[in-house]
Formats: sequence, structure tokens, C-alpha cells
Amino acid sequence: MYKVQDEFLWGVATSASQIEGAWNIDGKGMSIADCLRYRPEIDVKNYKKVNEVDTKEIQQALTDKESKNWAKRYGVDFYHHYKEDIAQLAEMGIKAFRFSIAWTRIFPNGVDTTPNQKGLDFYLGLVKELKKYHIEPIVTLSHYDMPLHLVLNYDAWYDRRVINMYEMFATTIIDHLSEYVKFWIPFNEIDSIVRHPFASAGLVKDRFEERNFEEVIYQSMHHQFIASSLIVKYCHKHYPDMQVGSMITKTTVYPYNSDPQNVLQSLKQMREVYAFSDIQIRGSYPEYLLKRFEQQQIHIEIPHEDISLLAENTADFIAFSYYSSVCAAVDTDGLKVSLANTTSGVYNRFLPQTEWGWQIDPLGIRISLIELTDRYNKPLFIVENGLGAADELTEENQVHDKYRIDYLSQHINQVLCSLEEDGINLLGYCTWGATDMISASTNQMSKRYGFIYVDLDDFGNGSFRRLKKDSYFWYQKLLGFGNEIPKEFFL
Ligand code: BGP
Repeated sequence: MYKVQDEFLWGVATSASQIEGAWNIDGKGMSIADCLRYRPEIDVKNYKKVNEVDTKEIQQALTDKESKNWAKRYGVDFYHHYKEDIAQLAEMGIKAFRFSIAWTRIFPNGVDTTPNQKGLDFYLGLVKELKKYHIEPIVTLSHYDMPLHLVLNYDAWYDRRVINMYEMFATTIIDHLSEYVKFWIPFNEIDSIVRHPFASAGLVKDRFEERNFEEVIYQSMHHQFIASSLIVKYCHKHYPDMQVGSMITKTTVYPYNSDPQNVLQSLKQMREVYAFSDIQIRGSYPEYLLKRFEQQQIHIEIPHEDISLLAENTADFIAFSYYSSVCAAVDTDGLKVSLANTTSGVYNRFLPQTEWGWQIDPLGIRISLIELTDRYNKPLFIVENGLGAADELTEENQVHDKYRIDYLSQHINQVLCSLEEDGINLLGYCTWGATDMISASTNQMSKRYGFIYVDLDDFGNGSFRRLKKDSYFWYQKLLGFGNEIPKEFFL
């Protein structure tokens, strides 16, 4: 038998721009996610071409109010379906529901002096619905959908004033939901700014032509760290029971072979992500990052008061997403490329690949748990793990997603094994996807992650009808075991 603590948070995870829809009703302003569309003419493995848009594409988004191609404007209409969805998830037996707050539902332009009451009402209604079923909310404050107004009229996260606009937004919603929400994540995958600066921080490259764009990215990164520290400070001061997490994109990186050069390369690649959790957990910039800035002539402004703010307001836990692993090699000539979320690396011949080129590595989630425990010795929270697949609906209106059951079964088995053997402190596990939703990197609906199928295609056509997949009943059975789970369930 595997044993988990009574308060272990089995759940599911979502984000506002991928599920809510209702992009321009009840006072919501336009976000950067509303400028992203499915681009069938572009290979979806080239997420940068799809989502790192230029000013011309933004202008098109501003004028095109009708086309259903802007997938994240419609999501899966959770805004109007949330009671039905929460009821079905409660019936599945979840104990936690991760969601994010659409900043522009609260402050439509980011600079508004008063919050949008209908936005506040929506999220209060949502957490009350969760409370009805004794489901713990895990709330991400910024999940790739900052106000477009701050991109067009400020320099997005490169502008230090955005820190205080974010602080106003975050503290307003924290106060509003304080009776119901204990777990807060200021930024989803705070490390992702280096891979997709627009989707993560509203940075449009052609608006910084006279600057070193890498320097713009790292200065914006610093502003997000400061914003995050201000939220830690606020919660610790006003709500001592609240816990604030640092969230990173955790991909396990293996050396391509035992050549010490490749071992060193894999350590360097992992440090590119660890730098973010180092800063948020250890409270200061690691020397290796400062040395890299020096060598690459990257200069960022770090006022003296920032140094103490970072040091005195570190995160309480480490949340992370895990999907896949990659290999690292110094010389990649002739080696096949493999993807892990929006990270790329060298293909691992020991592992299978999904239809979107992400390799499936259950042991990698256990390795990640051990690595993070050994580096930080802090509570951990798996807030995303799942399989994106092109599910097919049968004529009997069923989805036989055994491939997703196998993926989740293998990964959860490793998580429970790690809990049993590796001395980790794990707060919970959330699958990525509750219902199907819009893919963050490709803006596709057909890259499905949910336990609940949604009748919608890549072009916004469909009834939004919900249908339970085979995996729904599998996860329901797992959650039904409570805190003693038979090991043979995973055979
Ligand atoms: C993570 C994001 C999620 C989610 C997930 C799956 O990086 O935090 O928002 O989208 O990736 O990726 P995708 O939707 O691109 O398949």
C-alpha cells in the first residue's frame, strides 16, 4: 500500500486564458492572450512563431473582434460553465482546484483606479462553489494574460511601474478571496520569460529595437521577482496562514551520454531554470547567474532596496510543472531534437514521444522531486502534470484515452514511490487539465489534456458540451482510495 497524508491535495489545474472565454464581457479588458490565435500554417512545434507576436499581429487582434481563431478569447467557456464543471470534478473526487485570475477581469487596463466589481463577483462565486464541495483553491495570480494596455502604453514588465500595478491587482484579489484561499502562486512558470517573453511578460521584440532584447528580458524578470516578493511580504504581514509559492517549469535534463562534457552541459542547462527558484527560495541572485550577466554584458538595474526585499520575502513552497525530460549535449550535430514543454533538447532513445514531440518519462518526475528536495529542502507541490493528445470521440460519445491513463498512472506511481522512499515533502499533485482547454503554446483545442472532453474544434466550432472520458473514471477510482492506495492499482 502507498500511504499519503490526509491533507494531501489531489487535484486538477487550469488557467484563466485557457478555459474561461468571455474575453470581452462583464467589464473584462483585453489581455495579451486575446492576441494569440491558432496558426494552422505554422508547425505547432514552433511555439515561438505562433505566440511570440509582433506589433502588426497585435494590431490585427485589436481590429478583429469577430473571428473565432483567437482561441483564448473563448476558451471552453468556463465563465458560464463553472458550476457544472466544478460539480463534475467534485464527483470525480478532487481535493484541490488550481486556477488563475484574469488580471483584466479585475483591472481591465491594469491602471484602473477601481476594480471591476463583476470580475470580483465571478471569482468569489467560483471559490464559494469550490468551498461547497470542500475543494481547496490553488490560485495563480498571473498565468500568461497580462493587460494589453500595459504592453501598448507602457513597456510591459520592462517598465518598473508595472510592479505596482500588479501589486494593486494582486492585493485586491487576495483581500477579496482571503476567507477562501490559502495557496497563492504569483507567477506561473516564472522562468518561462526567457523562452516566451511576450506570452510571459508582454515583451514585443519590435518595440525594443534600440535595446539589447536579452537585457530587456532579464530586467523584466527582475521586476517580476520584486512583484512576487511584495506579495510574499503582503501575505505574511496580513494573512499569516497563507502560503506563497515559487513556480518553475521543471524539466529533467540528462546528459546525452557519459561524456563528462555532456554531464557538465546538463548541469548548466538545469541551472538556467534553478536560477529562478534559487532567487525566490534562497533570496538572492546566484553567483553563476551574475557571472553569466557579466560575461554576456547583460546589465540589469537592481536598486539596493530590492536586495533586502528579495532576501526577506522568500517563497514558502516550490510549485512546479513536469511533463517531460530532455538530454543535453555539447555537440548536437546530427542529433535528433526533442521537446519538453517549451524547452528543447536532444532526443532520448530510451523514451517514447507524444504526438507533439514531448518525451514521456515517468521516472523524470521522481528525479525532479529528489533534485528539488536536495537543493532546497522545502515543501513541493506538483501543480501540472499531464498528457496532451488528439483524443477522438467515438460514435457512442466516449473517449477511450488509455494513453492518458497510462501516462498518469506511470507518473503518479513514481510520485507515490518517491513519497514512500525519498524523504520528500509534497503538498499535493494536480494534473494539467480538468476539462479539455486551449493549449498555451499552440492555441489548439485539439491538443487535449482533460478528464472531461469538450465538444469544440481548433476553429471555435462546437457545442461546448462536456463528456467524461475513460480517464475521468480512472482518476475517480484513484482518488476514491483516500490516503491508502494499493500498489497493484498501477500495474
Ligand atoms: C505549461 C503551462 C500551462 C499548460 C501546459 C501545457 O507550461 O503552464 O498553461 O498550457 O504547459 O502546455 P500546452 O498547453 O502548450 O500543451
